[in-house]
Amino acid sequence: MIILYTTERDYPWGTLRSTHASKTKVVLEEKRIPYRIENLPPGDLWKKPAEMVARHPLGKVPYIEDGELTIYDSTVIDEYLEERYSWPRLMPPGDVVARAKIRMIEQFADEALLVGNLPPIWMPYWSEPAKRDTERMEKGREGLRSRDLPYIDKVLSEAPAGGYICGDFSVADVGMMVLAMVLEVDGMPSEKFPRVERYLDLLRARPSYRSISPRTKVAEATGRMPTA
Ligand SMILES: N[C@@H](CCC(=O)N[C@@H](CS)C(=O)NCC(=O)O)C(=O)O
Repeated sequence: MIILYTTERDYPWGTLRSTHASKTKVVLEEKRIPYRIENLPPGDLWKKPAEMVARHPLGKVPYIEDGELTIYDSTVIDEYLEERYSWPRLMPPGDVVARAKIRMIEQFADEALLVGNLPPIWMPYWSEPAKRDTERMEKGREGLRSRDLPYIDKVLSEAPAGGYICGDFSVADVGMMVLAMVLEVDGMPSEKFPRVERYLDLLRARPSYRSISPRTKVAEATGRMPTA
C-alpha cells in the first residue's frame, strides 16, 4: 500500500492540509489507489528532522513510499501515479497538444497559486486569528483577483466541452482543487468571476474533494475515502 507523507491539522475554522500534498491525495482518490497517510507535525516542515530529509532532500511534503521506492514532489508523484495506474486517465493519451495545455495549467497552478498567491492567504490560518498578518493575506487575495482568477476565467471560457478546465477532468484540475480548498476556508468573495465560482463548485462536488475538504476532519481522512 502507498504511504503518503503529509501534514494535516484540525482547527475550529476548518481542517487544514499541505496544499502540495493535497494534489497527490486527489490523484490517489481519483484513481482509487489504496493508500494511508503518515501525518507529520507541521513543525517538521521547519525543523526538517533527519528521517524526513533522508526521504526528501529539501525536507518538504509530499513524498510517498510505494514499497521500497520513495518519490518526492507532487508533480512527479502525480505523473508516476498516472503512468503506473493509468485508469481512470488524468492525461489524454497521444494528443500532444492537449497534453501540453494540461501541463501548462498544472504548472500555472503550482507557480502562480501554490507557491504564489495562496501561501500568504493559507499559512496564517495555521495560527490563531489574533496572530495573522491580515495585510499579507489581503495581498494574496489581491493577487488572485488581479492575475490568477482572470486567467482561469479566460481558460475556462476557451475550454473544450467537458465542463473542466481542459475539457474532461485531468491533472490540470487537480491543482485547481487546492484553490477550491483554500477559498472554502477563506471565503474570499469572488462573485466578479461567476464562471470560476461555478467551476470551483464543480470541483468541490467531486467525491475526491472530500479527502481534502476543510470539513473532513483528520481522523476521517486517513486513507482512500469510501465512494459517496
Ligand atoms: N515542488 C514541491 C513543493 C512542496 C512544498 O513546498 N511543500 C510545502 C508544504 S505544502 C513544504 O513542505 N514546505 C516546507 C518548506 O518549504 O520548507 C512539490 O510540488 O511537492
